[in-house]
Amino acid sequence: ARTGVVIVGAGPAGLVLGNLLLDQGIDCVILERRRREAVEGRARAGFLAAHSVRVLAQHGLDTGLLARGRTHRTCLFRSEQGEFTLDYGELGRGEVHTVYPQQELVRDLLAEYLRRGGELRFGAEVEEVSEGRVRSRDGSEITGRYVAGCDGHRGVARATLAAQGTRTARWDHGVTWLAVLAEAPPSLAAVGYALHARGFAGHMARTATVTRYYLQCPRGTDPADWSEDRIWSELEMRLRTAEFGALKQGPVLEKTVVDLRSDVLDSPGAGRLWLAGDAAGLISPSAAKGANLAVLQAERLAQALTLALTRDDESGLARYAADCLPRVWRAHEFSHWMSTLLHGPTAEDAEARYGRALQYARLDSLRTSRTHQDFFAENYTGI
Ligand code: RFL
Repeated sequence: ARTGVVIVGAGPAGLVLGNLLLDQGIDCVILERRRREAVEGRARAGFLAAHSVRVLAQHGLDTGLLARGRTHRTCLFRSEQGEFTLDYGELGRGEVHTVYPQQELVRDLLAEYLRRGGELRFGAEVEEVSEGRVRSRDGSEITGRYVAGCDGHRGVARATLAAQGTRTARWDHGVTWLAVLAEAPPSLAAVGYALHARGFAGHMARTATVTRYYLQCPRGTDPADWSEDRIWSELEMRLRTAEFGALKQGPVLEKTVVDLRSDVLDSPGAGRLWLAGDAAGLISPSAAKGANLAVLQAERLAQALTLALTRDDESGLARYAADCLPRVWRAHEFSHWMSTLLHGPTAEDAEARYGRALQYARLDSLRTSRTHQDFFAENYTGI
């Protein structure tokens, strides 16, 4: 018998989609190329928007999040002009973030999917998708009425659509981050963004004992060149701890290099293949939107696929792009704005001086204008 939906990829997008489809009694199979421990151990995102939390709650997927997630409502900016804090929970729509590490969310979603009777095959690397037929590396094949490509931005699903002529809009922010995960308690009560002549530095809480830090670094940087000492001294300098107090240091658990790039597929699917999450578009991590867009798209795709499979009505699928793209583009616009706020040009010529002056004018506007702060808060927490 043909499966209702074959889902490729067990990241946030694939697992939310799988759970929502099971809720509607639709049979699905998830194929994931990696082993379970690898999927459950990959630390990436941490900031969930209010919309994501609502979706998870509506479908009974928020038990871990309620027990261990923490509410975050403030962020602060540091620069040579000092420090200011925005209590964004009191601004804009009054929405807040829930900080909950992505790997814990993935673990919860996975356990719930299996508990609800879902089928998931680990170590199943998909090589080809065509007309509902999905072929894995070991030669096995499975056919679904629909295939959901939730296999991330380097996946087979997007390559398949691209080969069929779907175009991509793409932007390279020209910036690279060293993303550091430290076994150290957060040093600030808020998310911290530091603008510095040496480059941006960021501080984001993850749990009571783990903190994520970001350091802007040159493109092509080898993480091996960043010793723990170098990481901490650079963070101390850029976060201006001589002025504002030392960081709580601890062993570095992980350091990876992320080039800030964004892209959006013109159309996230056609026929029997539909995409959600990073597969449908990659967003630079500057405003922490990626996992949240994945949840949004999985929710919308689940609705459209349910209509198609239970009522033989493909109008939801026809509307899927129009349903998601305006919100996806709003997230990209804000993320791009955030990137221009956090990263100034580093050269010393007249153009670079102009660019840096604009960066500080932007920061000053955010510090002093209530209207700008409301706009920031609405977009920072919104999806
Ligand atoms: P994922 O998480 O990449 O999952 C895709 C899954 O598909 C599997 N796969 C395949 N399986 C079978 N066959 C194949 N051929 C396959 N190819 C791939 C992969 O093994 C994997 O399990 O995509 P998904 O589900 O779309 O989720 C997207 C999010 O993971 C991503 O957008 C976020 O992590 C982005 N992001 C953040 N987003 C937020 O909303 N808030 C944050 O605070 C935040 N911080 C971040 C981030 C991303 C980061 N990096 C590493 C770019 C911080 C960082 C450092």
